[in-house]
Amino acid sequence: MSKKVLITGTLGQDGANMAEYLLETTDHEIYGMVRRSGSPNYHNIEDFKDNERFHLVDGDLTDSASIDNLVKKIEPNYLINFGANSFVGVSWEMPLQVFEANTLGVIRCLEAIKKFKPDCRFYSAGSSEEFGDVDYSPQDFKHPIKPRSPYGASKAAARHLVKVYKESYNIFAVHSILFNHEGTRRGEEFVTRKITKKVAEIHHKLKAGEKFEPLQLGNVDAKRDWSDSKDFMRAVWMMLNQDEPKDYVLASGSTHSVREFVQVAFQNAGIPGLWSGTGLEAKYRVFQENTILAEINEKWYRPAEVQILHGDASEIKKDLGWQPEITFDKLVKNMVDNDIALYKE
Ligand code: GDR
Repeated sequence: MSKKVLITGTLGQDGANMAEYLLETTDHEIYGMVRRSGSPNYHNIEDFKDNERFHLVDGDLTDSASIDNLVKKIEPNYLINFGANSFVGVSWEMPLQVFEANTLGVIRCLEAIKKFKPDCRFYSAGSSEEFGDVDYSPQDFKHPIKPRSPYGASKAAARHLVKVYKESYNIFAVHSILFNHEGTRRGEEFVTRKITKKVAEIHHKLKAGEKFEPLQLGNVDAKRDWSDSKDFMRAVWMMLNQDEPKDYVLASGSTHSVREFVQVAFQNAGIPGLWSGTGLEAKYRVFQENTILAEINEKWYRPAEVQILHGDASEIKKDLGWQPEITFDKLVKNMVDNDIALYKE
């Protein structure tokens, strides 16, 4: 039977991937919430925004009335919350706004469900940033909560709230821990897309014999567990359709440094290179040439850094049979190919 799914953060990578996945694999009606401040960018939903089962609706996680109204009017069977201020780096500059959207936003969703549609299933996107300065690797769901950024703290608080509402009001609510997940719809402020966009530009400029500015990065020794967002969307849907709500970790199980990501990305664009130096002196040059492709700019360092994230997703594999399909190499290749094709002067 066709159901109704309300998704927040529809214009972001995960919201768009989730909406597309559900349009392709179910006959459900999908309501994509959009915050209509400024001029929203519809690029991520171009491929499916005219589908007759897809409806854009106005709402804002920082406005309780708008969430209440949507839940009252739509009466969704599922509310999938991907709306957030998701950039760790800016969370030191606007910690209150981050809590408004990421933490109070979750309370607003849960309150609306409690008041107007108590059988609506709720998904909250947690983050490996909740683990912060990690005690052990790989991290599983039992890892202590030790955030290193206002962003990580906002997601950790949301995790506790989901548990409280689940236990107090018997709401079907899950908060899973998502390790880094990327793809062709990734925002340009995140390191992977920043790299692949610049690689595409350098690829075109080298071919045309034009000059270019090197890619500028912060801490290239940070290690992350990168997956493809599309693999995670399948898992989120599995979690929402379990018999009982249980939280899981989603991760690829392997970890790579930013340096390595840079190397694989340039290789995929046919530009072999080599890293030299450490800290602020680190440079990435064209192999056996002096041309600098990437260098360090202090501006991109964070006040506190999570040095390594490495997730253990064995529990969801065992319980729900989830398996990621897109490897790290394939992810980087897809992103580089996409940005090379999209590149415009
Ligand atoms: P992250 O993602 O903070 O892990 O959070 P991001 O891509 O921003 O950073 C990854 C690592 O790269 C280092 N880095 C840089 N990062 C950015 N953005 N720009 C740079 O120039 C740069 N140079 C080095 C960072 O210091 C960091 O170590 C992502 C987000 O999607 C969160 O919302 C999500 O919860 C977590 O992943 C899991």
